[in-house]
Parts: sequence; C-alpha cells; structure tokens
Amino acid sequence: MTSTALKAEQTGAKLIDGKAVALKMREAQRARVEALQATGVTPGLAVVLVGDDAASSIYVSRKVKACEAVGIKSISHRHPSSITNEELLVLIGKLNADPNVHGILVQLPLPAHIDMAKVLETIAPEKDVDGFHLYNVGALVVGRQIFPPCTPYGVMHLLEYSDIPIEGRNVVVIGASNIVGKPMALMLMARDATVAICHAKTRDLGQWTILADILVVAAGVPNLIVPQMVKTGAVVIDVGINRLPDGKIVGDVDFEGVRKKASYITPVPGGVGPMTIAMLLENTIQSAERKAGLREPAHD
Ligand code: L34
Repeated sequence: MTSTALKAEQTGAKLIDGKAVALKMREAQRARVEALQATGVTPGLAVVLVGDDAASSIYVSRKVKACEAVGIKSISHRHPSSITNEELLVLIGKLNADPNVHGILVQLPLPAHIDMAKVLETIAPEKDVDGFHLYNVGALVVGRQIFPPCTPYGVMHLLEYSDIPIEGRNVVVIGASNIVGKPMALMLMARDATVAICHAKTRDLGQWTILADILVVAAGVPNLIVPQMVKTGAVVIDVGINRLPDGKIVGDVDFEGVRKKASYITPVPGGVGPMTIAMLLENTIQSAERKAGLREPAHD
C-alpha cells in the first residue's frame, strides 16, 4: 500500500458536501438573476408534475423553493394522472409559446399511459432545461453542452469544486439511464476520462468497479457497492436515492464501509440531490440570459 493510500485508509474519505456547494452557488445565481431583472427580464421556470408520486412531489417542492431563493419565477402545473397525452402536449405547446417561460421541466417518471418520448420531444429545445430533448442529447453526443442534464451536470460540478482531475482517469459509471448514466458518461468522455458503463446485466460488477479512480453509482440498489469493490483512494459519487421501509434515505453505497477506503465520497442525502436542483437553476438562468442576449445562443 502506498503512503497516500494508507493515509486515506486511516483518516477516511473527505466528504463532498453537495448541499453546501449548492447553497454557495446560489449567491452567484441570485446576482445573475438581478442582472437579468435590470434588463427587464425575470427568468421563468414552468414546473409540470403529473400524478401523485411521493418522491416527485418532494423533489418538485424543493425545486420551487430553490427558484424562489434566487429570484426565478416558477409556475407550477400540477395535474392528476388522469390527464391525457393530448392535454399534456397542449399544455407544453402553450408553455413553448409563452415568452415569460424560459425553462420547462416535466418531472419524471410520468404515468404509463403518457408517451414520455413524445412529451420530451415536444418541449422547445431552447427551453429544455433538463436537457432531455433529442436535440440537446445530440449536442451532448458531439461534445456541445447546451443544456447538460441536471444530475450529471451536478456531479461534474462537484468533481470540479473538489479539484478532482478527470483527464485520463478511469471512471466507472453504474447505471445506463437516459437521465443519469448515459449523459454522465458523455460528459466525462468530453473531459478525456476513460469511461466504462455498467448496468443491471453486467456480470461480476466488482471486476469493473475495482478499476475505477472515480466511481459514479446510479443504480437504485441500497448497499450495491461494498468496500471490497472499491479501489483504495477512489472518488465515490453516490447518485442513488433509496427509501428504506423505516423511512431512512440511503444511497447505493455502503457509506460507512466505503468511506474508510475512498479518498472522497458524497453522502446521501446532502450529496448529488441538492446539486441536481442547483443545476436546474443554472440552466434556467442560462436560458434567460441567452434570450436576453447576455450570452451566445449556445454558450458552453
Ligand atoms: N424531469 N425528472 C426530471 N428532471 C430531473 O432532474 C429529475 N430528477 C430525478 C427524478 N426525476 C427527474 C430529480 O429532480 C431525481 N431528482 C432529484 C432531485 C432532488 C433530490 C433528489 C432527486 C433531492 O433533493 N434529494 C435530497 C433528499 C430529498 C429527500 O428528502 O427525499 C438529497 O439530499 O439527496
């Protein structure tokens, strides 16, 4: 064992405090909103929530509160799961046409009878602050970050904030979803990391994870990652949010075990979750700045 590795094992990982980073970002965000207001523009975010998923409801309330804290005007559109596909598409059409709306967020998951792909493609790409429209996904593939999806964008910010180098590092992403795993891998590739994506069908997960200098876990399985799967000194980013039967919220990583071996680790709660919200504010402000001519149309 190297001396640095020994030190990490003795002292434990440094905590990456996403909640603190998100709060710190708010000062600059508030200043940018004020600058926009001075030009007569108040950034507006339309928040669309369909159905009564308890977790979605919590996340959306947090988003609305965060908007308030920086001066973004959020407009909530809550609909029962009985809303039809057509009605939802009509609502999105109206939001697309509304000049006071700079960002449109349709919280996922949507009820099964709703055609999610169609909904996401109907959102005007220049208002797609979640970055889920095919146009924005394509931009990410070719290395242009117009609206980077909020969760992986938040992870990139946490890595940068903690001065963790990315270029040439081995990164293993667990989870291949469209909202986390795939865009995460693309953003890391854009920064010249060597990226592997593992998922539910991966055989012998530990054989991959042990190679990771940076391990990003977004599987939705409590305790999926245990210490023997982690390289000593690795950076461990836990994107998972799992509610245990007793109400406790945990990530996908055995936090107490893995923190003894890692060099950096994010907690759950208080890690990636608050950053997802911070980056939504970031994208919404950027959208308003582009429209106000304070930025190039596709800056970044
Ligand atoms: N359209 N759908 C769309 N955009 C998104 O970016 C999301 N996501 C994911 C689910 N669906 C989405 C979110 O908003 C996950 N997600 C999200 C947002 C916030 C938090 C977690 C997930 C969050 O605030 N987490 C807190 C704990 C919250 C609690 O108490 O339950 C944390 O500290 O991690």
